[in-house]
Amino acid sequence: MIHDGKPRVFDVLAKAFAQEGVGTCFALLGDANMNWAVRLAESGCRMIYVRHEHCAVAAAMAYARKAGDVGVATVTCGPGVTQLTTALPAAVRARLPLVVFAGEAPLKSGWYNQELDQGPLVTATGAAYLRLHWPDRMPIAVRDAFLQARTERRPVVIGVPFDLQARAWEGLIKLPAPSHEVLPRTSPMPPNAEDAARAAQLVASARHVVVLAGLGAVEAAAGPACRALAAKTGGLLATTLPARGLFHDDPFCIGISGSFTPEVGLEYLKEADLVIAVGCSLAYHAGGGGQLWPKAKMLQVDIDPVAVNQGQEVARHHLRADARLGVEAITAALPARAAPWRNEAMAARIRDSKPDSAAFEIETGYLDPRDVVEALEASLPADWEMVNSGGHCSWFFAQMPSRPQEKFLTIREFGAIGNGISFAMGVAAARPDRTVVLFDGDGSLMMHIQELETIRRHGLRILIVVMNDGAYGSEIHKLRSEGMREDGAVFGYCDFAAIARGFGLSGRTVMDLAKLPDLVREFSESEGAAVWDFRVSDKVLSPTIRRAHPQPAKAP
Ligand SMILES: Cc1ncc(C[n+]2csc(CCOP(=O)(O)OP(=O)(O)O)c2C)c(N)n1
Ligand SMILES: [Mg+2]
Repeated sequence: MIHDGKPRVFDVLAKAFAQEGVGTCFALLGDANMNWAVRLAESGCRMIYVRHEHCAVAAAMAYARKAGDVGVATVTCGPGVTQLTTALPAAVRARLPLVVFAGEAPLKSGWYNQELDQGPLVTATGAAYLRLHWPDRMPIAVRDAFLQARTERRPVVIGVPFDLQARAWEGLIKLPAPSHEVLPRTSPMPPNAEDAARAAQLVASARHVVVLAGLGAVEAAAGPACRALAAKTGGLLATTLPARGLFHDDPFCIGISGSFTPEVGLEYLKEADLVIAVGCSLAYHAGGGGQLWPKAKMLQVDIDPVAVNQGQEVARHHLRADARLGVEAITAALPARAAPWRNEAMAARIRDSKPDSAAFEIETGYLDPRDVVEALEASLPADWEMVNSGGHCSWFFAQMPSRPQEKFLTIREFGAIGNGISFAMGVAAARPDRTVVLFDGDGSLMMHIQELETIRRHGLRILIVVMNDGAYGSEIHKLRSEGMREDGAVFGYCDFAAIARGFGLSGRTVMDLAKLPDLVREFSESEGAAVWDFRVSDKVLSPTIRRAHPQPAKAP
């Protein structure tokens, strides 16, 4: 049918995507998207063909975050779409703009085995679902899907019945101006002068100030302004987990605020009497559910300030403004401070303290995850892109204070494991000239291990570092604390190096951290991807687990 030389609806749909400037698309083909995908590839778009639809959307999420653009993925109808029900809510919560081209079952058939009411499934995740059933309007509808993804910062799934896609296109092909051309141009929002003066008064009256930056501060390039404000208040700096590293070289940055706060940071946060949250939504975990700074008043500087978030009252004082302009206005209106909180002794403590100093008895032959992270911090090149995943091990991996924010990515607002490998692929696609290092747990990596094949086939430059405790660490520590059997969470140490070799990658089992510099050299001189399997003890508990799930005392 498609040999008659006439353009098809899928040709026009692919042109509409190309018109949007789509340079990378993560894809898994089926009847309902393959013709469209072939045409998009022919337009020059780089296609990354993954092995599970979840991974297509998860990779597009990391791509969107790193490229600062809309992430694009494609899946077939029915079972292709049902595979997305973990990735889509994760993208919604992380406010990532995505457009997913999904097929729909044919309209002409009375019965089709892959038929499914896709709209309710997709909208239940918080993503938008657009049915495109009128060919003439499709080019504009595609453009509007990109506009919606950009302005609402969430995934938009486009469903097009594949018999409609195969129809001949009648008439001229006219494409609308792309979304980035018609998007309203907005300048950073300055604060209202009276509000800024009131905020400055509040800051002037506080003694122990912490300036806490979130991803909004990163996006607004408010880092230097935050440092200047913290310096003028004589206070300290901190970031949320996703924004970690924004102040990596500032001696008065206590690191992450939230579940991953290092030991010294916890102490100083307790003393804070004002936290200035900049470009930060004050999600539940950022303040440990309000426990981290029991004495502090909260001032939120944000374009979209809130009183309540994720079930808690988070701030009584607000300055509605672009993060940088708001912070600069406060600093400008602030009188010089006579007695700063910060001093050289604090800087020395922050610099010289271990993130966690607790002692554990561990079996001989196994590594302490904290030593693994310290050794990695010391030996991995500074320009590698880091991806942090989930699970118990992510606490340790987040403690690399010398690494800057622009080299870091984590997306974990939905709390799902299994995404690390996809996020690493998304970062590798967005930064093709860089090496990407993924820090993952054995359980999480195993969940989508098939993507090692995608990584090899596409020649993605990714090093996967597995913190292998032979278990679902989060679960065993919780079960142990409750005195319950742990069988369902313990799997034994599987051989990731052999698995990697089976997929055609290089693989190493690491039992001796002194070998790391050699391993780094070997990897840097080689091509392609590798998996390093660090055998760690399951006896080392992160401070977060110790706080939330105290372990029973040992029998005498
Ligand atoms: C999709 C999904 N399934 C299950 C869980 C529950 N869960 C949270 S952490 C975790 C264990 C992860 O194990 P691993 O990746 O080995 O990291 P570890 O905790 O051992 O460091 C599990 C199963 C989850 N968060 N997401
Ligand atoms: Mg594990």
